[in-house]
Amino acid sequence: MILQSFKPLTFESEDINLNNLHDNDLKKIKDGINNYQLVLLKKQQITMSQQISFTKELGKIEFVWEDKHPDSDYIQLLQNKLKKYKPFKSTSKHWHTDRSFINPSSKYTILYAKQIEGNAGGTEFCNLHQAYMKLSDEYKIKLSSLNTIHAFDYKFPELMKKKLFSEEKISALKSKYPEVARPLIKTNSVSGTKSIFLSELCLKKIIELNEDESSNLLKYLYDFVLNPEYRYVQEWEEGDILIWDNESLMHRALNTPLNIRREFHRTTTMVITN
Ligand SMILES: O=C(O)CCC(=O)C(=O)O
Ligand SMILES: [Fe+2]
Repeated sequence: MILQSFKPLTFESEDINLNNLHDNDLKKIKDGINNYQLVLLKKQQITMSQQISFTKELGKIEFVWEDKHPDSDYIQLLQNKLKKYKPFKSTSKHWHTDRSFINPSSKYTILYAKQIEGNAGGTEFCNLHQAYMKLSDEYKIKLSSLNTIHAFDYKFPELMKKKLFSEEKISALKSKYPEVARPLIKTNSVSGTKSIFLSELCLKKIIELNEDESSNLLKYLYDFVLNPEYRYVQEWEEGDILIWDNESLMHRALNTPLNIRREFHRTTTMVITN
């Protein structure tokens, strides 16, 4: 199979309009996520309840754990103008997959650029599935015997401390979110494809290796997956809806300018395994 360079499967609003979604459209979106890991819908204009219904069509919707929209427990509000400083934002600047430190982790993230004035910055993606496919057979086998620890208690506490979160709050979150073990090579719960499941924000170590071996192998793997061939930058335009598969991609927020309005609505579904 020849892998194309990484970019989202894109639908214009004439092709798919979430205000008037046909059964076949949903199939196109689901097939698109399975085959491309990233689907972009252009020039959409939807209400919060439409976003929630659409998310429920894709899977089991998650409750928001931070920056909740005042009118919904399912919608996360990402905004940056004339708002009080958003302390958690800095965590998104590190390569991550959503909620990998919690079980179940997030499956699909649906991010809707509801309002943008000016250049809203970008979100960068790295295709961990395409990178896996380029490993040698020998390496695929070797890596598939390894497991990893994903933890809140890795980068989060240090980043939160910088933003003046109290020790009490941080230690409460540490107890709330104990470490979770995950295979290094993840089998996608829907498509069955495999990915090198990494996260600079949450992946603390490889269980079977000593500290040096673990950090050396992780360094090698980050260099390997962060090859430009597997990367894509989403330059946001108002009305964009991006749907990504956290089991196959990692992502990070690029420099989001603080002086322009950028209001995004975000929903997620959870990974369901049998
Ligand atoms: O703000 C961004 O560009 C991305 C934030 C993020 O990591 C997310 O929505 O999961
Ligand atoms: Fe994220």
